[in-house]
Amino acid sequence: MAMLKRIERLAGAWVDSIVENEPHTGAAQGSSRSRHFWWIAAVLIVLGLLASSARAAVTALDVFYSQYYYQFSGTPPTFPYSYYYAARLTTDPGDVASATLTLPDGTTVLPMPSIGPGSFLYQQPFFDDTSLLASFPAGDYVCNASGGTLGPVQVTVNRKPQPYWPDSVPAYTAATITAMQNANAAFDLGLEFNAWVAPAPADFGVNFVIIYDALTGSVVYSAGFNAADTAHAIPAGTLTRGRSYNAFLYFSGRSQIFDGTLNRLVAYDYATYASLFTVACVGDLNRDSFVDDADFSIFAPAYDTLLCDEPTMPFGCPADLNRDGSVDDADFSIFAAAYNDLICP
Ligand SMILES: [Ca+2]
Ligand SMILES: [Ca+2]
Repeated sequence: MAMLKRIERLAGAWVDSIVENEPHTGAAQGSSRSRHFWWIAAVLIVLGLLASSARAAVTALDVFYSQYYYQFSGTPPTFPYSYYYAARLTTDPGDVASATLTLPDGTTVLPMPSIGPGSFLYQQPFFDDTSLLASFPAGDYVCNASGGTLGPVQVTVNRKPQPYWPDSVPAYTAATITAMQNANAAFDLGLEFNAWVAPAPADFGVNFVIIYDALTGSVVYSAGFNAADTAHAIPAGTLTRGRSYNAFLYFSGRSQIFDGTLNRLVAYDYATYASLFTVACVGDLNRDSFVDDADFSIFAPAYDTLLCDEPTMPFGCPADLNRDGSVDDADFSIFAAAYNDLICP
Protein backbone atom coordinates (compact mmCIF):
# COMPACT_ATOMS: atom_id res chain seq x y z
CA MET A 1 0.00 0.00 0.00
CA ALA A 2 2.75 2.46 0.97
CA MET A 3 4.57 1.74 -2.25
CA LEU A 4 1.45 2.30 -4.34
CA LYS A 5 0.96 5.66 -2.66
CA ARG A 6 4.49 6.59 -3.60
CA ILE A 7 3.83 5.46 -7.14
CA GLU A 8 0.79 7.66 -7.48
CA ARG A 9 2.66 10.61 -6.02
CA LEU A 10 5.42 10.11 -8.49
CA ALA A 11 3.05 9.72 -11.41
CA GLY A 12 1.54 13.03 -10.35
CA ALA A 13 4.98 14.60 -10.18
CA TRP A 14 5.39 13.87 -13.87
CA VAL A 15 2.22 15.70 -14.59
CA ASP A 16 3.65 18.60 -12.60
CA SER A 17 6.80 18.53 -14.67
CA ILE A 18 4.71 18.76 -17.84
CA VAL A 19 2.85 21.72 -16.39
CA GLU A 20 6.08 23.41 -15.35
CA ASN A 21 7.28 23.35 -18.93
CA GLU A 22 4.56 25.82 -19.84
CA PRO A 23 5.51 29.51 -19.91
CA HIS A 24 4.79 31.61 -16.83
CA THR A 25 4.54 35.04 -18.35
CA GLY A 26 3.36 36.77 -15.17
CA ALA A 27 6.67 36.12 -13.42
CA ALA A 28 8.62 37.47 -16.40
CA GLN A 29 6.64 40.70 -16.31
CA GLY A 30 7.14 41.04 -12.58
CA SER A 31 10.91 40.96 -12.94
CA SER A 32 11.04 44.02 -15.17
CA ARG A 33 13.57 46.58 -14.00
CA SER A 34 12.04 49.48 -15.94
CA ARG A 35 11.57 52.67 -13.93
CA HIS A 36 8.86 54.00 -16.20
CA PHE A 37 5.88 54.85 -13.98
CA TRP A 38 3.21 53.47 -16.30
CA TRP A 39 5.14 50.30 -16.91
CA ILE A 40 5.44 49.73 -13.17
CA ALA A 41 1.76 50.51 -12.73
CA ALA A 42 0.86 48.02 -15.45
CA VAL A 43 2.99 45.37 -13.77
CA LEU A 44 1.33 46.03 -10.43
CA ILE A 45 -2.09 45.67 -12.03
CA VAL A 46 -1.08 42.35 -13.59
CA LEU A 47 0.35 41.10 -10.29
CA GLY A 48 -2.80 42.24 -8.50
CA LEU A 49 -4.96 40.32 -10.95
CA LEU A 50 -2.81 37.23 -10.47
CA ALA A 51 -3.03 37.51 -6.67
CA SER A 52 -6.80 37.92 -6.76
CA SER A 53 -7.26 34.90 -8.97
CA ALA A 54 -7.75 32.03 -6.54
CA ARG A 55 -7.21 29.31 -9.16
CA ALA A 56 -3.77 30.63 -10.06
CA ALA A 57 -2.21 28.64 -7.24
CA VAL A 58 -4.09 25.39 -7.73
CA THR A 59 -1.89 23.72 -10.28
CA ALA A 60 -3.44 20.29 -10.84
CA LEU A 61 -6.35 17.96 -10.22
CA ASP A 62 -5.37 14.49 -11.41
CA VAL A 63 -7.46 11.33 -11.47
CA PHE A 64 -5.84 7.91 -11.96
CA TYR A 65 -7.47 4.55 -12.71
CA SER A 66 -4.70 1.97 -12.30
CA GLN A 67 -4.07 -1.75 -12.71
CA TYR A 68 -0.88 -3.31 -11.33
CA TYR A 69 0.87 -6.42 -12.65
CA TYR A 70 3.93 -8.42 -11.59
CA GLN A 71 6.20 -10.11 -14.14
CA PHE A 72 8.34 -12.93 -12.78
CA SER A 73 9.58 -14.52 -16.04
CA GLY A 74 9.97 -13.78 -19.72
CA THR A 75 6.26 -14.47 -20.17
CA PRO A 76 4.12 -11.28 -20.14
CA PRO A 77 1.82 -10.94 -17.12
CA THR A 78 -1.90 -11.39 -17.70
CA PHE A 79 -3.66 -10.93 -14.36
CA PRO A 80 -3.46 -7.75 -12.27
CA TYR A 81 -2.76 -8.13 -8.57
CA SER A 82 -4.45 -4.87 -7.64
CA TYR A 83 -6.59 -2.01 -8.92
CA TYR A 84 -6.61 1.54 -7.68
CA TYR A 85 -8.54 4.75 -7.96
CA ALA A 86 -6.68 7.90 -6.98
CA ALA A 87 -7.50 11.62 -7.09
CA ARG A 88 -4.85 14.18 -6.29
CA LEU A 89 -4.97 17.95 -5.82
CA THR A 90 -1.77 19.97 -6.15
CA THR A 91 -1.45 23.55 -4.94
CA ASP A 92 1.39 25.82 -3.94
CA PRO A 93 2.39 24.86 -0.37
CA GLY A 94 0.28 26.66 2.22
CA ASP A 95 -2.39 27.84 -0.21
CA VAL A 96 -4.88 25.21 0.91
CA ALA A 97 -5.33 23.51 4.29
CA SER A 98 -7.81 20.74 3.44
CA ALA A 99 -9.62 19.23 0.47
CA THR A 100 -12.53 16.90 -0.33
CA LEU A 101 -13.71 15.14 -3.47
CA THR A 102 -17.38 15.08 -4.46
CA LEU A 103 -18.33 12.25 -6.82
CA PRO A 104 -20.56 12.62 -9.92
CA ASP A 105 -23.64 11.64 -7.89
CA GLY A 106 -23.28 15.06 -6.23
CA THR A 107 -23.71 13.70 -2.71
CA THR A 108 -20.80 11.36 -1.95
CA VAL A 109 -17.97 13.40 -0.42
CA LEU A 110 -14.58 11.75 0.17
CA PRO A 111 -11.67 13.13 2.19
CA MET A 112 -8.42 14.03 0.43
CA PRO A 113 -5.81 13.84 3.20
CA SER A 114 -2.65 15.91 2.90
CA ILE A 115 0.30 13.76 1.78
CA GLY A 116 2.88 16.54 1.71
CA PRO A 117 3.19 20.31 1.19
CA GLY A 118 0.51 21.37 -1.28
CA SER A 119 -0.50 17.79 -2.10
CA PHE A 120 -3.80 16.08 -1.23
CA LEU A 121 -4.70 12.51 -2.18
CA TYR A 122 -7.72 10.24 -2.08
CA GLN A 123 -6.91 6.61 -2.91
CA GLN A 124 -8.92 3.38 -2.87
CA PRO A 125 -8.01 -0.20 -3.85
CA PHE A 126 -10.34 -2.56 -5.73
CA PHE A 127 -10.48 -6.24 -6.58
CA ASP A 128 -11.50 -5.81 -10.22
CA ASP A 129 -11.88 -3.14 -12.87
CA THR A 130 -15.66 -3.49 -13.03
CA SER A 131 -16.12 -2.36 -9.44
CA LEU A 132 -13.40 0.28 -9.86
CA LEU A 133 -15.15 1.87 -12.84
CA ALA A 134 -18.61 1.52 -11.28
CA SER A 135 -17.55 3.10 -8.00
CA PHE A 136 -15.98 6.05 -9.77
CA PRO A 137 -18.22 6.45 -12.83
CA ALA A 138 -18.25 8.97 -15.67
CA GLY A 139 -19.09 12.56 -14.81
CA ASP A 140 -17.73 15.53 -12.91
CA TYR A 141 -15.41 15.12 -9.95
CA VAL A 142 -15.47 18.26 -7.85
CA CYS A 143 -12.62 19.06 -5.50
CA ASN A 144 -13.44 21.60 -2.80
CA ALA A 145 -10.44 23.02 -0.99
CA SER A 146 -10.43 25.41 1.96
CA GLY A 147 -8.17 27.11 4.47
CA GLY A 148 -4.65 28.34 3.78
CA THR A 149 -4.03 31.60 1.95
CA LEU A 150 -6.45 30.88 -0.91
CA GLY A 151 -9.67 30.44 1.00
CA PRO A 152 -12.41 28.32 -0.56
CA VAL A 153 -11.56 27.11 -4.05
CA GLN A 154 -13.30 24.60 -6.31
CA VAL A 155 -11.82 22.58 -9.17
CA THR A 156 -13.66 20.12 -11.42
CA VAL A 157 -12.35 17.35 -13.64
CA ASN A 158 -14.57 15.30 -15.93
CA ARG A 159 -14.30 11.54 -16.50
CA LYS A 160 -15.52 10.65 -19.98
CA PRO A 161 -18.06 7.80 -20.33
CA GLN A 162 -15.66 5.53 -22.18
CA PRO A 163 -12.54 4.35 -20.29
CA TYR A 164 -9.32 4.27 -22.30
CA TRP A 165 -7.11 1.58 -20.83
CA PRO A 166 -3.91 0.99 -22.82
CA ASP A 167 -4.45 -1.69 -25.50
CA SER A 168 -1.56 -3.78 -24.08
CA VAL A 169 -0.23 -4.67 -20.65
CA PRO A 170 3.38 -3.55 -20.13
CA ALA A 171 5.79 -6.48 -20.43
CA TYR A 172 9.57 -6.60 -20.40
CA THR A 173 11.12 -8.84 -23.06
CA ALA A 174 12.54 -12.19 -21.95
CA ALA A 175 16.06 -10.86 -22.62
CA THR A 176 15.39 -7.88 -20.32
CA ILE A 177 14.08 -10.12 -17.54
CA THR A 178 17.27 -12.17 -17.93
CA ALA A 179 19.46 -9.06 -17.77
CA MET A 180 17.62 -7.91 -14.63
CA GLN A 181 18.78 -11.01 -12.72
CA ASN A 182 22.45 -10.02 -12.73
CA ALA A 183 22.70 -6.38 -13.73
CA ASN A 184 26.06 -4.67 -13.67
CA ALA A 185 25.58 -1.27 -12.00
CA ALA A 186 28.66 0.07 -13.80
CA PHE A 187 27.01 -0.27 -17.24
CA ASP A 188 23.84 1.03 -18.83
CA LEU A 189 20.98 -1.38 -18.31
CA GLY A 190 18.83 -1.52 -21.44
CA LEU A 191 15.14 -2.24 -20.81
CA GLU A 192 13.08 -3.47 -23.75
CA PHE A 193 9.33 -3.89 -23.79
CA ASN A 194 6.23 -4.06 -25.95
CA ALA A 195 4.58 -1.34 -28.01
CA TRP A 196 1.09 -0.07 -27.18
CA VAL A 197 -1.49 2.50 -28.18
CA ALA A 198 -3.74 4.72 -26.09
CA PRO A 199 -7.24 4.19 -27.54
CA ALA A 200 -9.78 6.97 -28.07
CA PRO A 201 -10.97 9.06 -26.33
CA ALA A 202 -7.49 9.39 -24.78
CA ASP A 203 -5.63 12.50 -25.95
CA PHE A 204 -2.23 10.81 -25.77
CA GLY A 205 -0.17 8.11 -24.08
CA VAL A 206 3.04 8.31 -22.10
CA ASN A 207 5.46 5.77 -20.61
CA PHE A 208 7.24 5.87 -17.28
CA VAL A 209 10.00 3.78 -15.75
CA ILE A 210 10.28 4.05 -11.98
CA ILE A 211 12.80 2.01 -9.99
CA TYR A 212 12.51 1.53 -6.25
CA ASP A 213 15.12 0.19 -3.86
CA ALA A 214 13.46 -3.04 -2.67
CA LEU A 215 14.88 -2.65 0.83
CA THR A 216 14.17 1.02 1.56
CA GLY A 217 11.31 1.68 -0.88
CA SER A 218 12.98 4.89 -2.01
CA VAL A 219 12.89 5.93 -5.66
CA VAL A 220 16.33 5.60 -7.23
CA TYR A 221 15.33 6.38 -10.81
CA SER A 222 12.33 7.74 -12.67
CA ALA A 223 11.79 8.83 -16.26
CA GLY A 224 8.84 9.68 -18.47
CA PHE A 225 9.15 9.22 -22.22
CA ASN A 226 7.30 8.79 -25.47
CA ALA A 227 4.68 6.03 -25.58
CA ALA A 228 6.03 4.92 -28.96
CA ASP A 229 9.40 4.00 -27.42
CA THR A 230 9.99 0.29 -26.82
CA ALA A 231 13.35 0.65 -25.10
CA HIS A 232 14.79 2.74 -22.30
CA ALA A 233 18.27 2.66 -20.77
CA ILE A 234 18.98 3.01 -17.06
CA PRO A 235 22.23 4.96 -17.11
CA ALA A 236 25.43 3.45 -15.73
CA GLY A 237 25.99 4.42 -12.12
CA THR A 238 22.28 4.87 -11.34
CA LEU A 239 22.07 1.57 -9.49
CA THR A 240 24.27 0.31 -6.66
CA ARG A 241 26.03 -3.05 -6.82
CA GLY A 242 24.70 -5.89 -4.68
CA ARG A 243 21.18 -4.60 -4.25
CA SER A 244 17.58 -5.56 -5.09
CA TYR A 245 15.14 -3.26 -6.84
CA ASN A 246 11.59 -3.23 -8.17
CA ALA A 247 11.42 -1.86 -11.70
CA PHE A 248 7.99 -0.47 -12.66
CA LEU A 249 6.98 0.14 -16.27
CA TYR A 250 3.89 2.32 -16.77
CA PHE A 251 1.69 2.66 -19.84
CA SER A 252 -0.57 5.66 -19.20
CA GLY A 253 -3.50 6.61 -21.46
CA ARG A 254 -4.38 10.23 -20.77
CA SER A 255 -6.97 12.90 -21.32
CA GLN A 256 -5.69 16.24 -20.19
CA ILE A 257 -6.87 19.85 -20.15
CA PHE A 258 -4.37 22.61 -19.41
CA ASP A 259 -5.83 26.10 -19.28
CA GLY A 260 -2.65 28.07 -18.58
CA THR A 261 -2.61 27.72 -14.80
CA LEU A 262 -4.49 24.56 -14.00
CA ASN A 263 -3.87 21.06 -15.27
CA ARG A 264 -6.74 18.57 -15.19
CA LEU A 265 -5.91 14.97 -16.01
CA VAL A 266 -7.77 11.67 -16.14
CA ALA A 267 -5.39 8.74 -16.70
CA TYR A 268 -5.91 5.01 -17.23
CA ASP A 269 -2.67 3.28 -16.25
CA TYR A 270 -1.31 -0.22 -16.59
CA ALA A 271 1.82 -0.78 -14.51
CA THR A 272 4.02 -3.88 -14.52
CA TYR A 273 6.91 -4.40 -12.18
CA ALA A 274 9.72 -6.93 -12.14
CA SER A 275 12.48 -7.64 -9.66
CA LEU A 276 15.90 -6.28 -10.56
CA PHE A 277 19.15 -7.44 -9.00
CA THR A 278 22.63 -5.98 -9.33
CA VAL A 279 25.67 -8.19 -8.82
CA ALA A 280 27.75 -7.42 -5.75
CA CYS A 281 31.06 -8.31 -7.35
CA VAL A 282 31.34 -8.39 -11.13
CA GLY A 283 33.08 -11.59 -12.26
CA ASP A 284 32.52 -13.43 -8.97
CA LEU A 285 30.26 -16.00 -10.58
CA ASN A 286 30.23 -18.45 -7.65
CA ARG A 287 29.78 -15.62 -5.12
CA ASP A 288 32.61 -16.46 -2.77
CA SER A 289 34.04 -12.89 -2.75
CA PHE A 290 36.97 -13.81 -4.97
CA VAL A 291 37.37 -13.71 -8.75
CA ASP A 292 39.64 -16.62 -9.45
CA ASP A 293 40.01 -19.88 -11.40
CA ALA A 294 36.76 -21.25 -9.97
CA ASP A 295 34.92 -18.34 -11.60
CA PHE A 296 36.84 -18.78 -14.84
CA SER A 297 35.64 -22.39 -15.02
CA ILE A 298 32.07 -20.99 -14.99
CA PHE A 299 32.88 -18.16 -17.39
CA ALA A 300 34.58 -20.31 -20.04
CA PRO A 301 31.61 -22.53 -21.05
CA ALA A 302 29.36 -19.45 -21.13
CA TYR A 303 31.89 -17.78 -23.45
CA ASP A 304 31.72 -20.85 -25.69
CA THR A 305 27.92 -20.77 -25.69
CA LEU A 306 27.99 -17.05 -26.57
CA LEU A 307 24.27 -16.13 -26.68
CA CYS A 308 22.29 -15.53 -23.47
CA ASP A 309 19.08 -16.91 -24.98
CA GLU A 310 20.63 -20.32 -25.69
CA PRO A 311 18.83 -22.96 -23.61
CA THR A 312 22.12 -24.26 -22.23
CA MET A 313 23.10 -20.86 -20.82
CA PRO A 314 22.58 -20.67 -17.01
CA PHE A 315 19.48 -18.68 -16.00
CA GLY A 316 20.13 -14.96 -15.82
CA CYS A 317 23.21 -15.30 -18.06
CA PRO A 318 25.52 -14.25 -15.20
CA ALA A 319 28.67 -14.32 -17.36
CA ASP A 320 27.25 -11.55 -19.55
CA LEU A 321 29.05 -8.97 -17.45
CA ASN A 322 28.15 -5.92 -19.54
CA ARG A 323 24.53 -7.03 -20.01
CA ASP A 324 24.31 -6.89 -23.79
CA GLY A 325 22.82 -10.34 -24.37
CA SER A 326 25.97 -12.29 -25.21
CA VAL A 327 29.15 -13.52 -23.53
CA ASP A 328 32.02 -12.44 -25.71
CA ASP A 329 35.39 -10.68 -25.71
CA ALA A 330 33.94 -7.54 -24.12
CA ASP A 331 32.87 -9.63 -21.14
CA PHE A 332 36.19 -11.41 -21.08
CA SER A 333 38.08 -8.13 -20.75
CA ILE A 334 35.83 -7.17 -17.79
CA PHE A 335 36.36 -10.60 -16.29
CA ALA A 336 40.14 -10.41 -16.80
CA ALA A 337 40.35 -7.10 -14.92
CA ALA A 338 38.34 -8.51 -12.01
CA TYR A 339 40.43 -11.71 -12.09
CA ASN A 340 43.53 -9.56 -11.85
CA ASP A 341 42.12 -7.78 -8.79
CA LEU A 342 41.19 -11.19 -7.27
CA ILE A 343 39.49 -9.82 -4.16
CA CYS A 344 36.03 -8.31 -4.49
CA PRO A 345 35.86 -4.58 -3.70
CA1 LIG B 1 34.34 -16.38 -7.00
CA1 LIG C 1 28.19 -9.25 -22.88
